[in-house]
Amino acid sequence: MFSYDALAEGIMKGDTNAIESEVNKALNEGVKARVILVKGLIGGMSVVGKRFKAGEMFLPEVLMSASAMHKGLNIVKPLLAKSDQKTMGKIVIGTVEGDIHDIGKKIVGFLLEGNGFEVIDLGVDVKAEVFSKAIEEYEPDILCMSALLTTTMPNMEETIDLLKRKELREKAKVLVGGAPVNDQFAKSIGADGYAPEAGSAVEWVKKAIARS
Ligand code: B1M
Repeated sequence: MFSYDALAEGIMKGDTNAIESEVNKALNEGVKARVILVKGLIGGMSVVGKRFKAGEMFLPEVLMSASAMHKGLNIVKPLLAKSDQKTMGKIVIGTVEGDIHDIGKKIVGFLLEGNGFEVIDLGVDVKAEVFSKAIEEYEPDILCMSALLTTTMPNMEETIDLLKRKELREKAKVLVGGAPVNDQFAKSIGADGYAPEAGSAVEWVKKAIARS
């Protein structure tokens, strides 16, 4: 039988086979993809974060956990994205320059897709110039930026400043997020909003689009 403990253990050990088997078991037992994602996969990854911080896990092990996480994400993604709604709006998303953390950003993107939004994911280590070109090319309703490092958070402000200089700032609303980001920081850099986790990012985007 599927268990959340086994799923979390698979993430911690970076055991991709165990993740594949546990996620499939959960799906066969009727557990919803979103519940597997939030309770199982994100739950396991948060334990990895705590252990890494406490010096109980090291970078190579964290990398293995990240691969196992991606394995799980790839299985649940098509199920999260099963939405028959028409596109609710267009989103450009990316992790800012200098930052290669992509798990949280992907989850935000997947949940947005699952809620009927068209998502253009620019990937990681995205320069301000690339975000700004994407605004011109795709004309999204919302620009979503993620940062996981205190050292890369300023690149969100750099992007917003570039958008202002290119007179593109009013073309899309800007939402920022990621573990070190908070509401106060978002306001200070001139972003339109901040979301602490993926679910609230989706709610913020829905409200922002409804208002515009
Ligand atoms: Co890195 N890392 N890492 N790491 N890593 C952190 C972020 C860190 C907090 C660990 C620690 O020391 N405690 C620390 C940052 C410290 C700081 O700046 N304050 C850190 C460091 C220092 C580093 C390196 C510098 C380590 C080194 O090389 N010495 C290095 C930097 C590389 C770089 O980016 N240039 C590095 C590397 C890596 C790996 C490559 C090994 C790997 C990333 C693999 C990958 O993403 N493909 C990794 C990982 C996995 C982590 C931790 C352990 C876990 C991150 C994660 O995936 N969490 C992390 C510790 C932690 O966060 N506690 C850590 C799970 C994910 C679901 O959560 O990403 O927070 P999260 O996303 C959430 C919310 O934040 C939010 O929604 C998501 C889902 O609910 N969210 C948004 C995210 N983006 C959003 C955008 C939104 C809205 C919400 O709107 C647009």
